[in-house]
Amino acid sequence: MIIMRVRNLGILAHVDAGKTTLTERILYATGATHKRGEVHDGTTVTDFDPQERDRGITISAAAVTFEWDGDWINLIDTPGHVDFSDEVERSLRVLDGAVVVFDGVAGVEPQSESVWQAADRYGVPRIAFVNKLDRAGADLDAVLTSIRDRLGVTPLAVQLPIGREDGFEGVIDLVAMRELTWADGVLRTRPARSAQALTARTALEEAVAERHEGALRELGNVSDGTLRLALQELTHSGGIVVVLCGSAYRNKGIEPLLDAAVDYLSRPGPGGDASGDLAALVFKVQASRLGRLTYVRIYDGTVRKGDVVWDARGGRTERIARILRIQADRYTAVEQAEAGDIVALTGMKAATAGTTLCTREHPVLLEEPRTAEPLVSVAVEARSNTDVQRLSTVLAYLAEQDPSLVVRTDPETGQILLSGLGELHLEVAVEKVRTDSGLAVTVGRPQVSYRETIVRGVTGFVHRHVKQDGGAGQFAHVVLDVAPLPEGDFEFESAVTGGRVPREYVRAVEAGCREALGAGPVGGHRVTGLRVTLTDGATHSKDSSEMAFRAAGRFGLRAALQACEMVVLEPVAEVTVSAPEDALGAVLGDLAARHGQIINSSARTVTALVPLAELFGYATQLRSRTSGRGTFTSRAAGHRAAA
Ligand SMILES: Nc1nc2c(ncn2[C@@H]2O[C@H](COP(=O)(O)OP(=O)(O)OP(=O)(O)O)[C@@H](O)[C@H]2O)c(=O)[nH]1
Ligand SMILES: [Mg+2]
Repeated sequence: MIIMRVRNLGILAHVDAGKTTLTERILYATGATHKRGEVHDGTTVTDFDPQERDRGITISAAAVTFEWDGDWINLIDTPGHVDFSDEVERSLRVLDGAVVVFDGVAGVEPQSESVWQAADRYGVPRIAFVNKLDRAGADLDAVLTSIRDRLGVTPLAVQLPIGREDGFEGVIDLVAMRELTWADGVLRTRPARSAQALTARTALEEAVAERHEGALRELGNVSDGTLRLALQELTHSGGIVVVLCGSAYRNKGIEPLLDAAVDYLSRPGPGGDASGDLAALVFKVQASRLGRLTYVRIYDGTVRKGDVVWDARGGRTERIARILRIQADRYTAVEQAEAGDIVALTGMKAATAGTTLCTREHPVLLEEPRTAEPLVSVAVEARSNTDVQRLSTVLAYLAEQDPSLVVRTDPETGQILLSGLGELHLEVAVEKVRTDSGLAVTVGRPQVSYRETIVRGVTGFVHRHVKQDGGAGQFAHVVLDVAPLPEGDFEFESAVTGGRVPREYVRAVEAGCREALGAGPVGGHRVTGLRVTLTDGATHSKDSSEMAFRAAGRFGLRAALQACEMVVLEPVAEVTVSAPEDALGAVLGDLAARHGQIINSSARTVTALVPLAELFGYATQLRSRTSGRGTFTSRAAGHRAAA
């Protein structure tokens, strides 16, 4: 059996769980850095952006490289705030494995649940690290329970903590059966012989044997090697997650976590079937002092400095000026990079996230990461008229770096509208425009992005697009059925028989229908959740064309939507508020006033579905309502009919 070593590792979690601190400690433990930076001092390697340093949160995913146990590993520290989840999504697309970090006090939080589901979608194997065991109230067992309950996966703890809270000293490694303690950053180990350790080892062996035949055969006396192999295989087959613990801040538990990442996230299996022809996926574009950097993960073949490569999606060539190994905001030039690696390229002109780079002789298209739909918009205006063009250019470059930002001009007011995933997302983007370009801009009030959908459709809707008054004519008849598609976005199918509408015209009708989705009949919002079926049509021997059928699709669907029963949808968020017991009544009342629908509440926390439009400024208002003692987190929870 060949073991494919993990090369590209990600760190995922809810905001503030300690991802950046953990990354910092990993760099220190592996000798990649010689000082330990802190998030609160603005001195970490991966939070290098000025706004990250000021705000104390990660905004964009940063890559670093280090060596551990003879392997070179690329590690991506991702942001936890929901507004930057597109960065996580694109990182997940290129990872071989991930460490999901949980706060030892808070357990599974909303955004950890979201990234867990996203990792499932991309099939990224993961292990868990329960962090902050030094904090008052930290409780590994409670976190294990919340992993089981909220993530629907069986946690297999391979460590037990030694000491609690402020007295947390280290861990018992239940695989190697050793006690590991850290004092003043120095690791000491000795055999683990306590009754508690032996009992926990037996329980671990039994839990593994229940799911793994090799371990079952040795039950009663499972060797360390068998246990390790079984845990590795189970990590990839799913249903369980290996759990480790520690305190990143206090530098405890880092080395065993790295060992576990290499042991369990490496993939057992047959050798690859690489052809040697280049296949690399662009997952990030970033402005830097070296110009435009294009981050790629190479899946097959080699990239060499000076190569001319083929962008299969765009149907164009790109030239690789330089290849850079990435250490957050520092770069080392290399001559070439091989399959399996993540590097940054300079010289690319138009490749954006989702572009596949390959050779013209062997074109391939790798699966693109998905992009989240923007939920919130603001109008952005240049203070001076002479800056209008420059503002557009700066915003367009920003949107290229962050596909979850969308820039468009309101056709009615001529204003530039910037849309993104939330208030903070837009605030950070505007701040970046100000600092990077020095432009003076004013920003309007945030607005949520509404959508329209179908409640009741129409069948047999006839639309004739005919212009035959001299010159080249246009002739296209279409008959459309429009039906609701509650869980989907848009589907189109043709049920036309007997070749009454040729295939290329059917495609043109579909393209026209897609154009009609841009503005719905109720309020001009984007239309989603519908299936359109072309049931019949007619052509004219001379005057029919793709253009005519495209127009028939566009204007036909627009008219059909007017005949449908429609409803406006608004984005909602799942909000979890924590506050002292005496303040919770006020919090509940306030959520109700914001049209929140309570889904869960306990003595100190409440979870509710709240329209996103009601959440603007909520952070400040919650603080004043609870005298600064309340905190909240939120995650996107889809759309529902607007009140
Ligand atoms: N007590 C304690 N605090 C920790 C630990 N790890 C991190 N912290 C603190 O928790 C806060 C958040 O840490 P970060 O490393 O920025 O968390 P993050 O997950 O990167 O946060 P985002 O990138 O914004 O999602 C900082 O104040 C850290 O010092 C830990 O093990 N123990
Ligand atoms: Mg961070």
